Amino acid sequence: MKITIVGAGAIGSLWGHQLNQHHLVQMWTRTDEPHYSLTFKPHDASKLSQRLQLPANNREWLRQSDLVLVTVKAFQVIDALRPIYQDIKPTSLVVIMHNGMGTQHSVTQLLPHHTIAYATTAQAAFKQHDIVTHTGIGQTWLGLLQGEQQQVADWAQQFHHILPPCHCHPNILEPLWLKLAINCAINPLTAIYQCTNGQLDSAEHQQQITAICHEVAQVMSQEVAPITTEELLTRVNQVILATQANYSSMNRDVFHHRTTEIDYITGYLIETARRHHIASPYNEKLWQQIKQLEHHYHD
Ligand code: KPL
Repeated sequence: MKITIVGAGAIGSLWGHQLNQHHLVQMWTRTDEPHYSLTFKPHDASKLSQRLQLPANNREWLRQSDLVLVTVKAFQVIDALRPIYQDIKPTSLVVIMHNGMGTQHSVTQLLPHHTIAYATTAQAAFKQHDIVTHTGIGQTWLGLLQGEQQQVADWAQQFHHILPPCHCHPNILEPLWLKLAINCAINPLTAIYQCTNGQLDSAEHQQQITAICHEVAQVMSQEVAPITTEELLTRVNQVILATQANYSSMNRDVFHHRTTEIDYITGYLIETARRHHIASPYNEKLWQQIKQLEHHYHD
């Protein structure tokens, strides 16, 4: 099968490397370069690094692609799709994979006749210059947003084959919301305090996380599926433990003075809370704090 991966960050490169072992993969990048080179370091450190060159930015390849996997950040999705959507073949599956929520409406408006799936992954990768390291293994969920279910199920199987575990979820909004909830609890705090995920284990931070989870659980229960504060807290603390040495993506964005995904994480939560008339003062405060940090370095 022919595949185009839009976005050559850590996650795009990880999926590019894996899918390229069984399919024909090209990367779509921000440049016009006809090739994209990377060194891939596998998760199993005893395995050798691989140098890889993939084709890139070839419009004919895009027109022939059976899968278009979009791995850019939420706030870049529409800008990345606008110059290319007319060249995505009508039978191609479009998979959108990013942290946070809030792009679904714009994506289905841009591509009303395509089969569209959303994905969330706990696979972790880190990219520095052209070196991509596979740093963590975790569940990927793929689920239909619009179009043909079978197409999504078939690709979920392919994904499972090349980078397990990956499964098809009958209601992708559930895993997307769970990931959003975890990001609401971990990302802003680790960005504000510039700490690792594991440092959120302290009594002071656990109090803050409980307050966040209390608001998020109410919103999730109204919007997608019932969940208690305690259940959510348990899930968040499992992720904190499993990723204790890591810096969250928002921590890194603030550290490197980049735009964060706050509008698509905490911002989306606040918007949904308002729609359900649920108060979310704790999350609103965190949203404001991250916005202030961004303003400091963007001005
Ligand atoms: O998804 C993450 C992120 O950093 O964005 C978590 C789960 C918090 C892991 O660091």
